[in-house]
Amino acid sequence: MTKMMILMSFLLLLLSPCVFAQLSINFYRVSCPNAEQIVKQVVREEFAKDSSITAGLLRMHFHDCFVRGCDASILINSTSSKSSEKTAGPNLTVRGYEIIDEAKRRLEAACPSKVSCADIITLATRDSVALAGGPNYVVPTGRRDGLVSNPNEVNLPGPGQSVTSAFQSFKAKKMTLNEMVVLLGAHTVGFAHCGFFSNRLSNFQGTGKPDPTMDSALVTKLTQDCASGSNPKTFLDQNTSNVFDNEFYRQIRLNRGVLKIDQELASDATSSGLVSNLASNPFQFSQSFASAMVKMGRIEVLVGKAGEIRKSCGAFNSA
Ligand code: HEM
Ligand SMILES: *[C@@H]1O[C@H](CO)[C@@H](O)[C@H](O)[C@H]1NC(C)=O
Ligand SMILES: *[C@@H]1O[C@H](CO)[C@@H](O)[C@H](O)[C@H]1NC(C)=O
Ligand SMILES: CC(=O)N[C@H]1CO[C@H](CO)[C@@H](O)[C@@H]1O
Repeated sequence: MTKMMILMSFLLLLLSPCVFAQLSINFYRVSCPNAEQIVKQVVREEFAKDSSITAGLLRMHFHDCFVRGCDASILINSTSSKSSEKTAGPNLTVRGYEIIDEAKRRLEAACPSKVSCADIITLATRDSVALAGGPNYVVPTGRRDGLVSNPNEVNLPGPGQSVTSAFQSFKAKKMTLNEMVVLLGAHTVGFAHCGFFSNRLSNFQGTGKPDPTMDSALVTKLTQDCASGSNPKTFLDQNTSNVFDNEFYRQIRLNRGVLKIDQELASDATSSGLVSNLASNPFQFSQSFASAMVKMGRIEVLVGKAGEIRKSCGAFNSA
């Protein structure tokens, strides 16, 4: 009898993710024990070919979570009859889709219809951050994939917004101002295309001059970067561009932020104190970034029986 009860509670514990319908650490330990390893292996292989995938995945995760929650709605391809989130303006340059597709292909081979695309984005992002030199954090899983992807719902903050105004978008997702400042530290890796900041380089707000808050050597450098190629871009962190470190905060304190919002973090009264702490304390940045990512990964998630587990991340199962 007691043995039976112990067995029963053990079974309940195993099944608890389904019973309580919430995210949990290692959600796939029974349904797909190697899930996290499989994702990690794909990310390792891709990172070895191109270490800038960390930036692509981080931005994908952010855009996914801020539109309808972390439900992989960003991955849905448009069809001839229906356009998806991918076709909305800010999506434009989101990258890394093929990494998610490859992980999905291997996961479907190992354990069909078990691991959600939303969890693949979350895990792949976590793994790529660690490979780039950032924290290696534990992140709960159990997300389900959404059934809607609508370009009209894409309402992300823009790079020309003030800190206060951008914070409204984060507040709406129950994220704090400090968490926003910490998450923007993701701009320690990756690129910005010139269209997102070229208004700062000349005739800023009709003054006939560059943005006075940008270091003049940087104005010259970015003007050069933006004069070459067909779709010019430059690094968001102009010093340690591919390394996930706290150098971003040091750069903006030197007036070397590329995006206006990044630069404003260093001067706005609500964020400058934290920026100064993060600039001098890499460990604090690492720790705070990990917790803010875990929290972002919980935004409006679908769990239990909601949504579905897509067979292919670019299409709804019903398609
Ligand atoms: C106020 C909030 C934010 C604004 C206005 C913003 C804006 C931008 C813009 C305009 C770009 C350049 C995109 C391009 O030219 O391709 C960019 C890139 C990027 N953003 Fe943000 N961002 C914000 C928050 C975040 C957050 C929360 C994360 C992740 C935690 C993030 C991660 C990235 C990364 C890694 C890149 C580089 C992408 C690449 O190299 O492909 N951003 N962001
Ligand atoms: C670049 O980053 C390194 C490491 O944080 C720092 O020592 C150096 O002063 C930085 N250089 C510039 C030009 O900001
Ligand atoms: C979605 O589109 C991408 C590229 O446009 C393609 O590689 C992928 O196979 C598509 N996925 C589906 C499920 O149609
Ligand atoms: C990958 C993708 O679908 N990109 C689209 C992003 O949005 C722009 C502008 O709406 C489209 O032109 C792109 O095709």
